[in-house]
Amino acid sequence: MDEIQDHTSRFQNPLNSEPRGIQFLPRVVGHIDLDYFYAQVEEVENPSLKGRPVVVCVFPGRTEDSGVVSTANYKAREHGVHSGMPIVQAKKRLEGHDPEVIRMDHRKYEVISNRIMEQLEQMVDVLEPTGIDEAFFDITESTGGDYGRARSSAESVQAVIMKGENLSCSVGIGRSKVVAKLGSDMAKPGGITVVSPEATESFLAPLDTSKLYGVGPKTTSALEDMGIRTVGELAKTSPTELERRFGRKFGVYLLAAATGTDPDPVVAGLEPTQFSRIVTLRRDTNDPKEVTDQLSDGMRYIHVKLASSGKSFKTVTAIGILTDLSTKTKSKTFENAVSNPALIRDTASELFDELSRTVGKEFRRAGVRVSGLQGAEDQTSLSEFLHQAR
Ligand code: DCP
Ligand code: CA
Ligand code: CA
Repeated sequence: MDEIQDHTSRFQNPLNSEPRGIQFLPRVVGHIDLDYFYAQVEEVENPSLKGRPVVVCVFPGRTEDSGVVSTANYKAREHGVHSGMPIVQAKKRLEGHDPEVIRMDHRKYEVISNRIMEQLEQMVDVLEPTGIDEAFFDITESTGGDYGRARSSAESVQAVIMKGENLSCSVGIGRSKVVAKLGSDMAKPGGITVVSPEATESFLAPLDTSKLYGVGPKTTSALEDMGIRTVGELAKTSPTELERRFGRKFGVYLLAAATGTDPDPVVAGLEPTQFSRIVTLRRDTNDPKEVTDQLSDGMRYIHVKLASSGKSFKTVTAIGILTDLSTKTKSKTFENAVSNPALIRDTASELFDELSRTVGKEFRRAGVRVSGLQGAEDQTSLSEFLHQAR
């Protein structure tokens, strides 16, 4: 879906064409980055390291000291240790501070990273992993373009990673990738920066141009030569001047980045393994009909996700979060993958019937998940399915 970059008016059509019955919501883009990732993983594994300088190293050479620092925890950074520094130098800086030097274990970090990405993928509309410890995400649809709800989503993301892996991360929310990335950088460690569309200009203006994604030392000094030091100054520069100096493509990018209007969409990078939606019920209830009624938008959303990705599913799960905040689930798995939306609804309602009879408490929140996803090519037709099921 096209989305507007200038969000002063909520439902403005950017093309000035006839309304097509589509709401143009303010775009909500996020960036998440885990804090001092490798070193934090080591701390979680060995809590006695907390409070001490921790340095994770790559040892490419024969001797221990020939390697470089992969990353360091913040305690070690206080002494000037950073990624890429020779180990010898790091050790010198940490002398007398009881440092722990650990060999990098890439496989271990990768397994954790994969688990986190899979969880994140369930919580956002689109997830685009961009490195072992970071990803862009889009939550325009699920928040309805509301930046207050976007903040809650960012909080949930942090809570889920903390609960699942004991790891802290930083999150930035804004109307473009550049703004979101700046936000997560500035929130480090463990924070959230939400830059609403209205606040974007004043957020960007005072920053050094070097803070912009894609602006390295070479570009920074070229900009300085043109008398441009801040993002605000860059935003006011004429496009022709920038294009003359940096070429058309990069010139256009620089101006867009400086105004928080870089249009690059968040592109899904993972094959989804499941789709789910959870809602908070209007009131606590034990009535399965009431629950499934309130989940009908969520189930429609799941169906749209299935249809647009060409996936069918084998399993439907009803998720109930009870008034004591415990979670109860009940699933049904079909022999063959199916994709009919009515099957999601009927199965969910069957499962909530059973759940409500067995749990003995009221539901506060409820959700539906479809999993066991398969590509369209492995799909059994509905008639085949009905034939087998009856
Ligand atoms: N990394 C590396 N060598 C580098 C930079 C990074 O091996 N020159 C690895 C170790 C990091 C991980 O990649 O833990 C993620 O890199 P980040 O740049 O996100 O840095 P950190 O997560 O370590 O710290 P921060 O809290 O600043 O994000
Ligand atoms: Ca990081
Ligand atoms: Ca990173």
